[in-house]
Amino acid sequence: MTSNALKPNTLFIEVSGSGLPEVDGLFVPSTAPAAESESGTVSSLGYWNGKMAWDRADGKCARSPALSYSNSYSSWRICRLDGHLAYDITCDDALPPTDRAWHVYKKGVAPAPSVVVHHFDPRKPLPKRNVVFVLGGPGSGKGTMCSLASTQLGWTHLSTGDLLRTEREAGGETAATIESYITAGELVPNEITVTLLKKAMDNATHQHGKLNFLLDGFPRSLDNMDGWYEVFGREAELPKMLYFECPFSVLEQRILGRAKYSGRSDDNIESMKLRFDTFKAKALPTLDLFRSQNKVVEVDASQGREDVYAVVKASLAAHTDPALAAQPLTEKSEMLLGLRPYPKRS
Ligand code: UP5
Ligand code: MG
Repeated sequence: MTSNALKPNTLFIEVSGSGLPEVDGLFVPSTAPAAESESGTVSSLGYWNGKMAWDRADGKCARSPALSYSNSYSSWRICRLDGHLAYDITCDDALPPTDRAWHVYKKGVAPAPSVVVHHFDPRKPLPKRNVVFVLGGPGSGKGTMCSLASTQLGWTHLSTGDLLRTEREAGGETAATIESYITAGELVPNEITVTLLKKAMDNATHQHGKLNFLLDGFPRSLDNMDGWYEVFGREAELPKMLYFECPFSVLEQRILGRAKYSGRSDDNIESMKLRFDTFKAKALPTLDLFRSQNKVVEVDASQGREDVYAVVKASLAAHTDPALAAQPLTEKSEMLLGLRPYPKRS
């Protein structure tokens, strides 16, 4: 592939928190004309030294591109408004690193900035996202099927239960509240759950370009649904819901099977019963609401995994990339489907 045939440069870079306010800001795909750099590399529009390059969105930088890669110094570099180099990072990464501290150059000021890559212009409203809610009793296979759709079909799997557990482990100010609700098998307050969900969705869209979402274990109550409307708006069309129907005796067996390795504080008979009661009392009314709007795909989740997955795959087909849908099963998918054993734990 020649440099002129490279994919169009469509990423946006946000630089913030530097000790130098004139460096903070949004950087957009560079419009600098094709040129030859000091290392002799001829670059096409939007590229410099064979890697993507960006200008300041406010156009105020004396240098274009203002964020680019130097072959001579093997480093990414960010300029101040006057065009002088302020921050750099020595590496060969294809994009400006977002996970390491940048070096403060002599015309810069500490602390080094944080750098975020956006797939969509953060100044514009986000593109339309496809959201599917996945509901079902504890152990009905929501996590398994959503992992399959993520590994195999490229959908982004967000489990509100997992988001809550991660937040609890991070030990922030809501950690103790989350723990008390989860162990009691009750629902964590809306403002915690929906805020985590929104943050995770926006992050996946802006930073990873994801538009297809499976929300595993949400909404678990009409109250959750109110939280959803408050954050995402009442006008938006109600998402589709996959409902995993499964008798209690099967759920119980699966949860107790999983308890041997899951390490979850709620994978025991007592919590399991409380979770099931909460599910019937709180989640089933949301199911009725979605049924009344013809938004539910009923899935018999007591069937074998391959049969359940076939239904899930078909119901996501309209928004799944056909190339991904056609690819053979990955090893991880085979494990999730029970067709291949998981590697032994050491
Ligand atoms: N398995 C899966 N599918 C199978 C099949 N077809 N045939 C045979 N076996 C199958 O599956 C469970 C087990 O069954 C696994 O071993 C699997 O291999 C096997 P899994 O995919 O893990 O089921 P899942 O439905 O995800 O069960 P989970 O226990 O995660 O469901 P819960 O809804 O109870 O748990 P969640 O993590 O969503 O929530 C936990 C708690 O967080 C809640 O009780 C609540 O306190 C809190 N919470 C909120 O407050 N608000 C929220 O919005 C979300 C959670
Ligand atoms: Mg789960």
